[in-house]
Amino acid sequence: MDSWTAPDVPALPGRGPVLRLHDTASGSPRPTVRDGAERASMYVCGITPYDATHLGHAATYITFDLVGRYWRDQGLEVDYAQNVTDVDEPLFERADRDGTDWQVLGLRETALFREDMEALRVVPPDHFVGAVESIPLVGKAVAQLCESGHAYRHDEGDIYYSVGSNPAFGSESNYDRETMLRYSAERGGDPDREGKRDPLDPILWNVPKGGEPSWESPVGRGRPGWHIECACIALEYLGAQIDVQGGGSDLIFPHHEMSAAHAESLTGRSPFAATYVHTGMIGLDGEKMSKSLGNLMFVSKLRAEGVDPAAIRLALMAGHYRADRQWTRELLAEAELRLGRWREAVARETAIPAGAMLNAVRERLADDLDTPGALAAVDKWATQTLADSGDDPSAPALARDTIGGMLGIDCSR
Ligand code: 5CA
Ligand code: ZN
Repeated sequence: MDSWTAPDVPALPGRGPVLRLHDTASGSPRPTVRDGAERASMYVCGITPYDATHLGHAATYITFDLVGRYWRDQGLEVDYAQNVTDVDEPLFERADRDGTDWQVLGLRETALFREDMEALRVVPPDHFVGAVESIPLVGKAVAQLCESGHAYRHDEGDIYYSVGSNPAFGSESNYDRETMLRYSAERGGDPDREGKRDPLDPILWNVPKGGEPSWESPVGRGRPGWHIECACIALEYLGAQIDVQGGGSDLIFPHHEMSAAHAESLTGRSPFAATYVHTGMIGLDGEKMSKSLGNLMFVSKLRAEGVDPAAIRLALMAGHYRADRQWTRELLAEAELRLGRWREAVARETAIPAGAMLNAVRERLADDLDTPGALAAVDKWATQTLADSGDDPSAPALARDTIGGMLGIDCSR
């Protein structure tokens, strides 16, 4: 599907160290690209478009935007795919409640997501792919998994993936079985359904029920399960093994464990991703921001209030991406002040030299995206410039390009 317009990303002199990110599977930081690689690939789990983009979604996409920006700054060719889960139960339920069509709802919320991402200066993915348009891929993949013995048909017609058929199953999350069972029940699985080989087995293909939409496929009429959608899109657009698989920490299990397992069973290659990267949860009023709790703050609502999207972005980058953290009005107010100081410094005719700041920003980002450290480096430059002016006429432009290119914050106005 159409993505959104890319922001300007200025080229910068020199190059920083290799980007290292914390890998969920090994529990430690890892270089995100191999020595000598010219290309880096990333798959990030996209929205389920039944409501507007909230600040938790925004924080997650800004995090992976920083990864893509860093890789490009390294001279790498970036191949980035993101899905849109535009067919799933939440869409049917919301559309029913509001008396609209689930497809109209999905299109409307996806359009709003594009606007929000553009306002936040998120570089669009190279492949922005809907679940509905991927149904032919899923149908073929499910048939292949059935033939190779990785999948089986339930008595009532639905098709399940057999977790026991993949020896690598469990190595992404490393959770014990009890934790897996709990998360499976909480996050869309059906561990209590009778007739499965293993309670953890996830659904690959749903046979039509009630008035739900369904499509023809090599395994009969139905609609795809959730995890197989992401596995198929990643394999189709990025290849058998990718550098980074990303999303929020709510997707560690079952979603990423299962999509990795599906991909591995389809390709015979393991691991699916070299590094599994997960963002912390943004909360509001002391709880994780989530549609089910209803404690949401939408990007579009703040924009409509006249809040500068650059301040929203800066507020979300003020904490480390892996930390669960709370959104507050104070956080936004601090970001607005900080943005004002940065813009004032960048608007000077001359400033203190900005090369050390560029090096420090790169070095901090390369260390598991230490955005608080990177922001502190810009603060230091801006504070010194505002205090002593500095006499380097090329420094304001280099600072503007560093802040705009590496951090995605527009200081030119
Ligand atoms: N469509 C699926 C992924 S295939 C999905 O999880 N959609 S979502 O709309 O619920 O979430 C979109 C992305 O935002 C996911 O990567 C999810 O992990 C992340 N996310 C959801 N809530 C939060 C939150 N409160 N804080 C940070 N990230 C979040
Ligand atoms: Zn996904």
